[in-house]
Amino acid sequence: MRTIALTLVALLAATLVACGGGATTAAGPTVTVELIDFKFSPETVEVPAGQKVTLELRNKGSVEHDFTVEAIGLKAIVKAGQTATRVVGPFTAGTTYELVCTTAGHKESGMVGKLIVK
Ligand SMILES: [Cu+2]
Repeated sequence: MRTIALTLVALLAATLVACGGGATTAAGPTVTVELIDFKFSPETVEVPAGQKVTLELRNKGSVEHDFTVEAIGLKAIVKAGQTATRVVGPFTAGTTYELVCTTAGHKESGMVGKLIVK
């Protein structure tokens, strides 16, 4: 019985990691991005290379947004008025990733950006 419970916990943990794309315990420098209706501010998010980075994602809009970088498996959903944190990296200098909000219609409204590793 105990084995089954532990297996379930492990499966749940794996699922959470797969969905969240990044841990939530802060590490490294913090980079703050605001999610508003309907864009990221700044639209070009710069992160340092070679170390973990904590993304602090503040939804200042009136609807739910997400901060999605498909290339690194990151999708952080942030409800209106809330803040989410995700630890990402380390990244390689000179890399540029596409950033997008996958909520229906938001990308088309201009909610796109770039994540640039300096
Ligand atoms: Cu959005």
